Order: sequence, then C-alpha cells, then structure tokens
Amino acid sequence: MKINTLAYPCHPKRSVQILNGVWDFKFLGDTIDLNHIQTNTIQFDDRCAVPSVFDCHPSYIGKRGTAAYRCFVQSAAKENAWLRFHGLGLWAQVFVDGQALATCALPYSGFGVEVPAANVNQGNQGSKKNQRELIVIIDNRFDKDRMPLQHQFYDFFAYGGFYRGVEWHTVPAQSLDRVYVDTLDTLQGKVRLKIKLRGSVANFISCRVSFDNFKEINYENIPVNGNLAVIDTLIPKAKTWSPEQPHLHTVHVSLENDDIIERFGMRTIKAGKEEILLNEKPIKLLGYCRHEAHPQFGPALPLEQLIQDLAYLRDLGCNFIRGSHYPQDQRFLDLCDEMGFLVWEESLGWGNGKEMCVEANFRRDQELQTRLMVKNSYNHPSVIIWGFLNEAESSSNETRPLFEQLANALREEDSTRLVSYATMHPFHDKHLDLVDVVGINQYPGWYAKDNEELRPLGEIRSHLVSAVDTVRKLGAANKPVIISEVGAGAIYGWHDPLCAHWTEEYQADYLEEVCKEILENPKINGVAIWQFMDCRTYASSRALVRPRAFNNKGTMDEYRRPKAAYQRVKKMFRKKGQEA
Ligand code: ADA
Repeated sequence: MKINTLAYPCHPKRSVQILNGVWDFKFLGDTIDLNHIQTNTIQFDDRCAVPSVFDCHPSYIGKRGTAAYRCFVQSAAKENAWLRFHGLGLWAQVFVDGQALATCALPYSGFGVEVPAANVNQGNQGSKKNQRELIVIIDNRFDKDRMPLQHQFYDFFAYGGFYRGVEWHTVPAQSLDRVYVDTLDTLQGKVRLKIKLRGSVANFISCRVSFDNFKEINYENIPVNGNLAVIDTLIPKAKTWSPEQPHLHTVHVSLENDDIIERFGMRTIKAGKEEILLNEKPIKLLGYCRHEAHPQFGPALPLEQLIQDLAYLRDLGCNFIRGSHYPQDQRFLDLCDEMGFLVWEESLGWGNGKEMCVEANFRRDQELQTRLMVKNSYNHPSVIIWGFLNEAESSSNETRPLFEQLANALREEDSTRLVSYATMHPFHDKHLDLVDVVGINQYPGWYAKDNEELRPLGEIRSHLVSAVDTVRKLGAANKPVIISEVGAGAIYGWHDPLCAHWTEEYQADYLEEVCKEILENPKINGVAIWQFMDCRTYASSRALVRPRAFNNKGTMDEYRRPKAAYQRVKKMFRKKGQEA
C-alpha cells in the first residue's frame, strides 16, 4: 500500500499533503504578458478542481489563454518544502507567497520545485506563520518559443490545466530525492541502490536499508559523489517480475530525518537476434497505443478510469501498451507494474518535420523531457522501451543530430532498457541504426494505395511484410521489429451493408487481418494497435478526415464502449496467450 502519496516513491516520515481538491480559479483571457505576472492583482472569482483541465470546464470550454489557480497550504513558513507536480500543461509558472519559483514548459512531465523557507518578517505576499500561498499560472496557448514541444498540428487535443495531482512535502535540509534501483543479478537478487540526495548534501551518509518486511541493515559513512550514494546489496527472497507473475519488491531507505520507499521489480529486457527477450525468453508484444484522454476530463483521468482501462486491456488479452505520445501518469505505471503490463513510454512528439527537428529550443526541450521521463519512471519494471519523436522526419540526414542526441540521452540515463522511435518511413528511414527495437507505423488498407478498391483489406498483410523486410535491410538487420501503430477508423454504432470505411465491420475485419499477420509471422515481434479508444482532436477542417473531431480508430469509443473489433481482437490475442 502506498503511504501518503499519489504514486511511488513515498516518504512515511515526512509530512506530505496531497493538494488535490478544490482551488480558487481565475481565467485571465488571452492577452496576459506571461513575463510580468503580478499574482497579487488577480481577482479569483471561481473554483476549479485540481487535477482537472479548465478547457473541459463548461465555463471555459475550448478556450485558449491563461488561468490562475490558488490554494493555501498549512505549512510552517520557517520550513523548507518541496512540491511534486505529477504533470500539467501546456506551460506553467509556480509562485509561493508571491515569489516565482519555477516555470515548466514540458507538458505531461512530472517535476519538482524546491520551496525555500519564507522570511516571515520581510512580509512576503501571502506569507503567514503557518500558511503558505501557492499560485500556479497555467497557459494553454501554442507558442513555439515559450513551449516548443506541443503544436496544434498534432493529432490529439492539447489541454490546459493540471493533468495530474500535486503534493506538498515538508523536507529537512538534506532530503532523499530518489533511490534508483538497478538489477545486477536476478537469480541472486543482487541490486545496486543509487541514492539521490537533495538540499545541503553531506560528503558521507549513514542510512538504514530494508527490503519488503525484512530486517534493516545499517550502512555507515557511504561516500556521496555529487548527490549520489551507491550501495550494492542482496534482496532477501528475491523474486523475478514477469507479466504472468508481477512480483514487486520495496526498498525502504532511512536517514536520520527523512526516509523513502521505492517499489521496483527484478527483470531483464534485451534485444536478441530478431527477438525481444524478457528474462532471457522471447516474448511477443500484443497490445495497443493508448492516449490519456476522456471527453469530459481530457487527460485528467480519475484513478478509477485508469483501472478500468487496464481491466479492458487485460480482458483483450494484451500484454503491451504504447503510452502514446508523452510521458505517462506515474499512477498508471504503478498499476502496470502491479498488473504485469509491458510499456513503451515516450517523450512528446508527433510528426515533427525537418525545420522543427533542427530548431535549438525544440531540441533542448526534447532532451530535457526525455531525460526527466527516465528519471521519473526508472523503477517501473513495466517500462521496457523508451521512445521519442513519434513519426518525426526520419528519412532525412538533417534530422539525424536530434535522433542521436535523444538516443544518447536515453542510454546515458538508463542502459538497461530498449530504445526506439516509431517510424512512418519504413521504406526510407535513415536512423534505424540508432535503435534497439524498430517500431513501424503503417496504415495499409486504411490510407490505402488503391483508392478505387472498396475494402482494400488485401493490402494489409503484404504491406506489413514488405515494411518489416525493408527495415531489416535499412540498418536494422537482426533487430527486433514491432508494428508500433496500425489501425482503421470506425464510428461507434455505424453499420452499413457494404461494410465500408468507418463501419464497425470494416474495422473488425481490418484488425483481424492485422492480428493474423502479427500472430503468424515470427519475424514481427509485436504490435501496438492504433488505438485503444477514440480520442478528441481539433474541431477544424481536419474534422473532414477526423469525423466528430475525434480520432476514431479506437477499438472502443471515447466512453470505452466496445466496437465490433473488440471481440475479434480479444479472440485472437487470447488464443496466442493460451498457446504461450
Ligand atoms: C499517426 C500518429 C497517430 C495518429 C495516426 C492516425 O500514425 O502517430 O497519433 O494520428 O497517425 O490516426 O492516422
């Protein structure tokens, strides 16, 4: 059980306040100069839930502009605090007692903010002895200079607000930031603990360490390099994590004034010759791409929705989820760890062209978010693949420096997982030598070659085969290959005797063809069908190809009502599961 936190890690000794609830709110319109925000002039005139996005709220629906959120935290002003934001968007600035402490231009990323003790005597705005004023300004306008990562041309709606929750931690001068756990030997239960400290960090630390409910061990005078202390040790009664038996361990590290519990699993993931090896055994990945979305809540999903989504994915016979197209909710990854799903997590990108991929700000923030994603999700055994730059321009030499930069950043942060990006250019890709596993996005039989063909289902299997064969010749010989996107649209409830495009029947027949190829072809190591459920895109002329202004390729609609394809995919995925 997690103690006093929304997601691992937790800190039993600390006072942690989960700030989710009702906050003061003001929508400030679209003319605010974000460089000169005067928080003391804001007249809060409404209340909004945190987490939630204001552009789903009936009074501000679809609006683009600046919003201010305020809450008061019961916390002694003389104490240091640390704010844990689990993810928001699109751009935010954080003020405590009137002082600007941080900005965040990385939509969806979890990030922390140090809150220094207040000098009450100086009478900072909002500063009281036992109460601190927290104001978060959130802007959801597109602006490539201020917030380079998200753009209006992406095929999913960009919301404004708190996508996820917020925690306020009271912390001592030296505190525990994270303990990153590396599996050194699954059989012996050998792990490396990389203890990361924050604040005024000493040169040596002494700490107590215990795994699960086993006895504490004392470690004296461990040297701290930079802010990292390293301990190699054995877990008593270590068990291996796998989708069938998702055994998890906890490690509790205690200092004099602070402690932390991290949860992790022991497993290995490797790229073999044309195969993916989980715990040294080949595995076929069967699953879906999934957006964090709901028509009423946008990306601010209640916990129950996360659990329901995973229950559906399990019912479908999936073992794999591609978290498209941004860093995932830590609560979701905690659940994936518990339920035994394998996850591809990626940083935010969508069809980024040549000009963008060479642009300095875009490159800087891509790297920042990619590194942060790894730091946040490091201990989840469910995460097996790190991805970046979904469908960016990968057939041009000019974009190679960014692809290299991100692949290198991922390997520097974590050398234990597989690196990939989803390519839409399987026939001309130039960067496939950079990945461990190739991800191919293709929609044969949907965006079909033969426009006259009424139901071009015949294109699907041969096209997938030739895409896979081609990437193996383009610098990916021997590498595992998965189809990271493939799919067809269907409008929920739409049936027609011709079973044309957009009918549930066409989608069901389409996905059956896809599943047959994936399941029968040993050279394809997995699939993430596009997509788990329908999700909102923009109400512009794009709706001519995205009816209802939704991407309708979900096997379920946006309210998670199954379409005809659901039973078809389930039958095929489950049959494979039984054979395994
Ligand atoms: C791309 C993209 C998806 C979605 C899909 C589609 O492959 O990565 O986000 O837009 O196309 O539906 O066409």
